[in-house]
Amino acid sequence: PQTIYLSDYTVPAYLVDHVDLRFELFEDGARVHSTLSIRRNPESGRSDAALALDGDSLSLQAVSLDGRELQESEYELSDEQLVIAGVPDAFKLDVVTWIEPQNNTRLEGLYKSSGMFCTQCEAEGFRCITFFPDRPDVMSRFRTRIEADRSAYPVLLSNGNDVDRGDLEGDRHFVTWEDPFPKPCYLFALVAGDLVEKRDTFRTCSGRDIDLRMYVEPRNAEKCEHAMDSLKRSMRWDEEVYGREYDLDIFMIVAVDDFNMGAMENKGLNIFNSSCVLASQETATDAAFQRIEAIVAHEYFHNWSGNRVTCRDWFQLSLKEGFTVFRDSQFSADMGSPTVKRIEDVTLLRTAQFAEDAGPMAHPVRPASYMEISNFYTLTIYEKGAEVVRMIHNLLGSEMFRKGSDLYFERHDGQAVTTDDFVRAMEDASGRDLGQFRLWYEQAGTPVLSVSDEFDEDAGIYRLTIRQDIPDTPGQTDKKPQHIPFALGLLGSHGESLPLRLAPDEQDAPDERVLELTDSEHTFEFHGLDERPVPSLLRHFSAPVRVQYPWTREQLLFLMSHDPDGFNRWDAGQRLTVDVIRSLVGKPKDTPVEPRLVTAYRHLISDSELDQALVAKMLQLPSEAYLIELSESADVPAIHEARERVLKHLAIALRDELVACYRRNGDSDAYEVTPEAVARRSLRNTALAWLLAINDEEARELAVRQFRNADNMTDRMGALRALVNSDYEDDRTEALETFYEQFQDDPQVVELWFSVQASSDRAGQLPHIRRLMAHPAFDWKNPNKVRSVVGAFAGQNLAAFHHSDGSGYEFLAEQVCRLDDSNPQIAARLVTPLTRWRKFAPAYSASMRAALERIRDKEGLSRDVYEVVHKSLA
Ligand code: DPP
Ligand code: ZN
Repeated sequence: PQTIYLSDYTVPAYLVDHVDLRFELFEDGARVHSTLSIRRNPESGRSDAALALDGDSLSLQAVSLDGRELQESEYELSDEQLVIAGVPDAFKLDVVTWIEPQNNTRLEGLYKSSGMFCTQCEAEGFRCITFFPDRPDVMSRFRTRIEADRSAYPVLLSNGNDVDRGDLEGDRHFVTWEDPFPKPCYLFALVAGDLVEKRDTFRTCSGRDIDLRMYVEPRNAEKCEHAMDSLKRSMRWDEEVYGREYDLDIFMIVAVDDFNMGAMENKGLNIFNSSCVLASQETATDAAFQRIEAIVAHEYFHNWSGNRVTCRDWFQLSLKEGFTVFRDSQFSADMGSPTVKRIEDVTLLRTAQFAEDAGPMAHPVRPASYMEISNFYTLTIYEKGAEVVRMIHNLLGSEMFRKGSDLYFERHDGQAVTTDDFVRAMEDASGRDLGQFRLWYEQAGTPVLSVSDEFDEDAGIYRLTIRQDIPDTPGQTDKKPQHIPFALGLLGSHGESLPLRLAPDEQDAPDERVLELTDSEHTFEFHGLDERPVPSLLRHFSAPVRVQYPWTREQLLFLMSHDPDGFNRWDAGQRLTVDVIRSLVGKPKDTPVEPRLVTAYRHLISDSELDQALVAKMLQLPSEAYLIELSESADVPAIHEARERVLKHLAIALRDELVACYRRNGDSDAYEVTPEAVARRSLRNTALAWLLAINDEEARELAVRQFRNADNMTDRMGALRALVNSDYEDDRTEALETFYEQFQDDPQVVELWFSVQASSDRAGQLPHIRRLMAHPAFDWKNPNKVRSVVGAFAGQNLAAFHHSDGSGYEFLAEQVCRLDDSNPQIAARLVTPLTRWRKFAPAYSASMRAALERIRDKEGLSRDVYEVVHKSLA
């Protein structure tokens, strides 16, 4: 496969002003008629360039130019392109293609999912529908007529407004849609199916009434309310916080079972993976409710950050994704608990994005090259990209940031632009120089900040020295220092916040500052201190970096209970627990566990005066994945064992407090998804999980009772998970059977049922994983099912996946090869755990490597998997 470079970018030779599409949908295929109004791009300067249209898996039936049908000798047709030389400056091109959506298992372009037709065009799916310059800087007005059987497909949808509809011969009908906004073809969408419609309205800030419509299969009619409410909250929030009003008259959401991504922001017609939009109290967990709210918001926010202002090319993907993730995380923080939201975001970033940034697929937020763009929908583009925008926000302050975003939207409305244009708008609005800051977009790798300090008792000066190092990543060495906002505070021995005086005579010094690091080393002096302070470093995680500082356990315990920054309180607890667990890895079973850890957790569990949402988070032990990420040469079974030891030690020591915590956070009133209610359920389910880990009989009864009586999925699942992860095999089996029987008709719940087993070190051993894959509810063609079994096993059941006999790796290689032919995008994602092979102890890494080689040697490997495997082995 070819590598594509950012440095090779040239403007399109031809523009398409208007696209007129007509789809004839049938059971054995679809005929797509496309009429393109094309003209030479005056900016391209290549007046002799041939017209080259992208096409993939298309069967060309006819092509005419200005009404004259072209002979085969007049164009060149390859597997990837249709090329016509000697075209006029402006012309109409009519192309007829035949495609087979019913056989499309890649789920790119037009395909069928549970009997309905739907599309996914980002990034390069439109070329699987018809020939087109499939690049985001070609923006066109679309008009789309859909024709299909009336009874099988009563609902026919596309972008924009429905302008015409009527009957056709043979019980067929049509609907025509027109989208007044020019858009790149990746935002095109079409849906045809037998769907029920849920309606609502939203009055915008300027008083326009927007028709809100959700389309779902009839069995899901009762699972739309939460998404609809989330949509209305998002629309209001975007008006209030960013001044962005919705532009079309209709906004539609469709739920689809077979979907590679989480959701897609097609103009006016968002298409969602069912698992990211459908919810009811009985079938969705709190985590799902929160995820749905965030994703609905994310896709909605794209209407401005992505659709009105889009990307010039796919190297700029983070322009829309980083900014939009930042927007959706601000929204979620406003809707719930900001500290908890920050903890969740940072947990994901530090566990998974840092691992990506330290691995063979590491790439900058704005990559310089790729083979397959689908492989670049990564945590770096999304999550690190959002952190980069967050840093700009922190450097500029809310007010200037808003001015910058206003300028960005105003200046670039209707354009396809670059991350540099975004930064420039922020600079122009604020007057700040973000020259050095731009390195965040260009340099890959997580900066490491090494912090050291000294206290000059006589002078009352505390000196903090911060050094930054940016590790080498594939293709990048000797990196320049970056511009890093570093928030900190200093605490006195009674936990009081001390003023941060940067000069001896500074008056009214603040007790929190954001230091700006620009050189590879800085020393900061804080004056007027009577005693050595305890530093609270990188508050709110003000930059996506690793901080190294020789914390004592004493200091961490102190910060855990005194830091006024909730995020750093949580972080101190994590660091302490990580330190304790790591000190036990590979040690004899009778090595004592730090007694102060028990005291600290007792305090968390028992003191109901503390912010319970924060406590619920603090009680989550650092994950195995995070512990692995922090290791140099990970021995996963040993890490697993050490972590289990600490968990059981805490559970035994705090047994009575856990039972009390369970009871105190017991049945509440009506189910609500507020931070308080979510925290209550999280606390009682954590208590249950810990108690079952030590085979507590009373807890077993509580779990069985909770499993039977729960009126919501969070509690039912909490009890089921605790039982599945316990030694009570009979209860586990019975609960799993009952659960399946009750929910077998609900695909989203069946996915939970699969993943609770596949991710469990007790239930999810390899033979059982194979049994799950032979289960009638498992379906290779459905990405969610593959993710909930294969993905959960390799990504969450780490002790089983990293079995010392290498069977987990071989298994994964086998599944990747199997999936590669039918759905390369998902196959490439599944490879991820193997790409980290260099992180593991030699015996493990050798067999991981062998598994990668096995995939490499598969015949006819897709470009998607090829890129990941070859880069991993390089
Ligand atoms: N649908 C994906 C997202 O919203 C890709 N744009 O992030
Ligand atoms: Zn997005």
